[in-house]
Amino acid sequence: MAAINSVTDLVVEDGVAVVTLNSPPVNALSAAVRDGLYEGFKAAIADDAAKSIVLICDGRTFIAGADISEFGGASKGASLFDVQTMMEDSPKAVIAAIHGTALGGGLEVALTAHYRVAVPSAKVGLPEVNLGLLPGAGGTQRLPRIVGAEKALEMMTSGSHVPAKAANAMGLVDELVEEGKLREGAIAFARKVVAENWPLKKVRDREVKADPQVFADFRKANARKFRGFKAPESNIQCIEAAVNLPFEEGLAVERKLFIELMTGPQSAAQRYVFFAERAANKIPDVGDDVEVLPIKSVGVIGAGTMGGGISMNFLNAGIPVKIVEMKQEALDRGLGVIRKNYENTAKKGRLTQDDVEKRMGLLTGSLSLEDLADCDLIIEAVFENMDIKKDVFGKLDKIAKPGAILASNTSFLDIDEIASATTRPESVIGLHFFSPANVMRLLEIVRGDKTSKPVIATSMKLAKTIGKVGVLVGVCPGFVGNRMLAKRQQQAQALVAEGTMPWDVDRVLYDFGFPMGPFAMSDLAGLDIGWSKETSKGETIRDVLCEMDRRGQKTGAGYYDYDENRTAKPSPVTEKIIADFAAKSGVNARQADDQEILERTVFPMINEGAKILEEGKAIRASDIDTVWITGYGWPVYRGGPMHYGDSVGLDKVLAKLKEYQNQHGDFFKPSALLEKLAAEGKTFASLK
Ligand code: 3H9
Repeated sequence: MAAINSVTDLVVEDGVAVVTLNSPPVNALSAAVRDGLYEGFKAAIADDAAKSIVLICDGRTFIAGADISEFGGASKGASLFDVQTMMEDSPKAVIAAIHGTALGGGLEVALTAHYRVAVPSAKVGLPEVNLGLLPGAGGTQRLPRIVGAEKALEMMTSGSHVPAKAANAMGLVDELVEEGKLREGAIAFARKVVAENWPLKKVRDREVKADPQVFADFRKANARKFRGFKAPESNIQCIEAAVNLPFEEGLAVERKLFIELMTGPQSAAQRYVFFAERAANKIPDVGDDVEVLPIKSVGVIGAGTMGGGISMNFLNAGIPVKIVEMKQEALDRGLGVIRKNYENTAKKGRLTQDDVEKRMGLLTGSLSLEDLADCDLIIEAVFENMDIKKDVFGKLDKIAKPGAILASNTSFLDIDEIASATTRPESVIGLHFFSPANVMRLLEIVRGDKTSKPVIATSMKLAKTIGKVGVLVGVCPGFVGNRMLAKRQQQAQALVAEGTMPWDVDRVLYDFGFPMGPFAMSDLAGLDIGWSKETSKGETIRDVLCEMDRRGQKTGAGYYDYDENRTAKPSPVTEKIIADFAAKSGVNARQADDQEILERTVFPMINEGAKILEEGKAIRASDIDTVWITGYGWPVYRGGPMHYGDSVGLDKVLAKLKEYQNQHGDFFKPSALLEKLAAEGKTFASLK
């Protein structure tokens, strides 16, 4: 075996040159990998003993794409196009042998091979859209030429990872080889290609046709999903180019649009988010050497919406759950809802009936906390009241086996106080799920003063096991997410109290990229959550609305009026209430403009994020962004509040906060950290 460079080997076996890449963790196309491929193929082509060439990777995967960490830097070494030309123009058949994932630039390399083989567990895809990009190495032109325009549209705008069997059916993979025998299978395939004199197939020479209506329909059907994002439309335009233009001209369109995306703010934000999610896993004082406790059974207290959703996560991961309620009726209702949720998923074809039964088979209900004695993890999801929570934890302390993790799903209460009700605060942690708990990706993991390192390490690992993004935060009211949300809500209310219409606040935040504005959200949830008729004194606009029985969508009116299809319309009634309110409180009613609405709702969040960092309640700014992206619908193409602050410029954020502080008081008082960073011309991202 000859080493080509630090990451590439070449060996000729049975007349087949095998070029092997080994560049952990994911064989991304770094400068060294591109150089190794270029030189490896060159040497294989020049070697008379080799009649064909196999490209294979060591480690857990085939090439997972371009090296994202190199983006934006000066390009070094062979270009990806040099490598692809060398492969495609090779006079000897080139076969890509795929295991793990062939993604992005990785699949684009494989598409310049003459043939592709894969093990059944492999997956292929062009996920660039999720980084705000499009495949920039010919993938937009080659993929449709194999799978057709419609499938290419689906694959490239979703970034989905297609399993090898489906890829084989689409013609993306020519042959499946036995699991665990990729190397032997690929070599045998290469020998067959030579022995049977198969042609050197170039994907670029194929043609793809599609009716223009296909594109129009696709755009229409996905308009909501793509709202605000630039990359999906650019991907679509490239596929149109593949259909309408010769290959080289299509490539030129791809190049132009790729560069536009790559140098734009959306892709910068989405690449930042990719690394932010992974950084959240790294806890400075909890290293890989910290013991991870086995979690083989979970207890959940409370079978309401939250407890049920939490339970489903573990059932989906194959972990048995015992769910405890106080009354048989509530328990039956809770178990029934879980079954109904699974049945609905099965109806949509996303689960088999067998899967439903398997999951339900892992679930047991009980009316007694004592039944949780053998659980490795117990999560409490009862009413948000400190006395009740302390009572539950006091009881659990006597029931749970030694070493069991005792978790609270509280969304704002003090975990240390809850832990004080036990004799084992080191076992207590916050596991804050977001509703719907079986869907939302965020898990805020709240570290108490005394929470032990193994309990933290286990919780972080568990988040991954159940498909969530775990973010470790400290104890403070509302933790990271709800603490910052409160600032936004407060200003949304203040703007309306000063005379701005709720639908204008909603429109500005919706256009910014949130799925829904705060008032539309209140109407959906019900304005009367936390409101009571007996104590209401008409002191807020919400009080007045509720007193008029405008309690949101469920009563046909709230901040908005609703028609029979639940379509929201600005309400003259609400408008009058707002005007009356302003008059009563002596405010000169005025409508804030869009810029003011955005700044007053979003900048205080950035400021609060800075305070959270100052107080050490989040490890890094990117963790705060991950909370907001995965738990609160912050638009991913704006990278989270802290990244957004950095991109606006912290000096500008600071200046505006000071301006609003002068007008509206100390709610807007800038944090010391923000003052410091702005003075030094630095960003939150610089605080590594
Ligand atoms: C592209 O190809 C553009 C071309 O079209 C244009 C060319 C001109 N680069 O996720 P994991 C790191 S765009 C650099 O935890 P898993 C990752 O940060 C690219 N680093 O593992 C992490 O590092 P650390 C298109 C990368 O097993 C470590 O690898 N491709 C890259 O859960 C392990 O990652 C994609 O978008 C990369 N491309 O999942 C694929 N990928 O340990 C992106 C990973 O220090 N990658 N790292 O935190 C993935 O989807 C997943 O990583 C993968 C493995 C499924 C591969």
